[in-house]
Amino acid sequence: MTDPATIDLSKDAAARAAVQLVENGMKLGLGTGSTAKVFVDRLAERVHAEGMDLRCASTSKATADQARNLGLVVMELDDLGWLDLTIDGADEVDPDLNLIKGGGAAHLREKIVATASDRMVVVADQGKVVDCLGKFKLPVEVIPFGWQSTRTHIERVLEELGMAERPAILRERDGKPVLTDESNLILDLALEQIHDARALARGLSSIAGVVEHGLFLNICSLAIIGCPDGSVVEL
Ligand code: ABF
Repeated sequence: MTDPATIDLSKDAAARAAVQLVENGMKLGLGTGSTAKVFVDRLAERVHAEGMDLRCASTSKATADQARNLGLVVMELDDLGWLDLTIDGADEVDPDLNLIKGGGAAHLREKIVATASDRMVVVADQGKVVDCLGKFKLPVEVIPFGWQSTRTHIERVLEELGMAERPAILRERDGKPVLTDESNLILDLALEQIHDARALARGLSSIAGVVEHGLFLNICSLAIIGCPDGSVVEL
């Protein structure tokens, strides 16, 4: 297993490199998760050191609180309009820059913010880079009303795509269902390998009770992968 200290150095390297993409006057989308958190820390340092004028929209309450506590300007997405750049983490990144996101249950807002931006850049450590998406369980946000029927529809879609018998597991914490910022539930799909991500995304999006899935296809334009020695690799 990778040493947690090594992962932290990697996240810091990715975050520092991503901060260099930010320009004065930008409208910026802030992601969620531990790597995005390091990015927000490094961003605040630069903003204060250089007296930069930025306005940010956040993908979660947790990130909004962090950013405001660090003195960054955080506004509602709709008050900012279109964003110049969004920086966010990911759970998996493939060689075509397709992603799985949603391990932190924030992928709905993350997708709304990322797709309201000229550019979305991922910051991650090397453990997130995969040849084929799917080892990380795919999060699907569903409406609580009739969620078990929705799960049946999801299982049918998986069956049609040759992925029968793959469990869709209700995400729980301390014995209670996890609720998203929109008070919805998360089903985690244990798929192992997703060979046709586009077909899967289409199938999931066609189900009434599905709010949003964690496949980010053709959304990310650059992934900055941090390495333990402080260097970064760009995909
Ligand atoms: C968010 O945080 C999520 O979409 C993704 O699940 C997660 C990555 O977190 P971390 O950087 O902590 O691995 O971006």
